[in-house]
Amino acid sequence: MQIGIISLFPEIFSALDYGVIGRAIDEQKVVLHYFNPRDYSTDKHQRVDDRPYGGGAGMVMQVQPIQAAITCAKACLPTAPVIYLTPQGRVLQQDTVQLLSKQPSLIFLNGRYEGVDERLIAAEVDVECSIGDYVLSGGEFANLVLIDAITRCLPGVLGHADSAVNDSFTGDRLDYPHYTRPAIINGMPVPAVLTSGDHQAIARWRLKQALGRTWQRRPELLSKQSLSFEERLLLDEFIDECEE
Ligand code: 4H7
Repeated sequence: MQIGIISLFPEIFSALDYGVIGRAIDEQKVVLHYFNPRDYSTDKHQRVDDRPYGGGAGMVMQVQPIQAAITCAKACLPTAPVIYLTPQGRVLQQDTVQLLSKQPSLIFLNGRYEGVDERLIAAEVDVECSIGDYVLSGGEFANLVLIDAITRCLPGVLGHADSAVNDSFTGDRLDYPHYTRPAIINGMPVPAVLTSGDHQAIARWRLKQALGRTWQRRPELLSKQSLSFEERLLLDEFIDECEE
């Protein structure tokens, strides 16, 4: 996948150079192209912001440098949709992340100051996305989150061990609890089933924990109709054990 990044602070994206995402970049499964609006400013001091019409605190990103940067990004990635990270955007869920990961190319616009001039959004932006209902100082950290989530979905990025299929949180269910050695920590033993060697019992226990924890912590994720007969049975067992 080819990703164009329009940002005043491209250095922030070096945070992607680690772990599984870092390897995907090394192997060119994802290729990042940077376009810094400051490099495109025709202002003699390379300014990229200006005072808001109507007054008030804060500055607004100017259209000219961003539009020039987007034009360059589009010349490099002609079919890529332009995505603007903003608290006003549609809140991202895993299904949208999966859809985005199927695109051959994407262009991300990262806002600073109070954001970009609304007319630039009208002219150049295809989708406005938010990563959740909280406020950040710039779009870059939201963009990092989104690039990480998208890259994990690309074929060959995750090994068998933590394959995306195996990923416990696919958007509709929480993960089961994990344990490693030693067998006893602070007087707390590992659940006996996990050391039993009975792989079927372990799979059932994990499914039951995943369903039970989702029921306890995120009940809105559980639509009981879509549970299989076995899943329904395991969740009922979990609920019964809670009430004891
Ligand atoms: C565009 C417009 C995304 C981008 C305004 C970006 C949260 C998210 C930003 C702003 C973001 C998200 C400018 C609004 C600074 C807040 C203090 C960058 N915040 N900002 N203001 N939830 N901030 O995805």
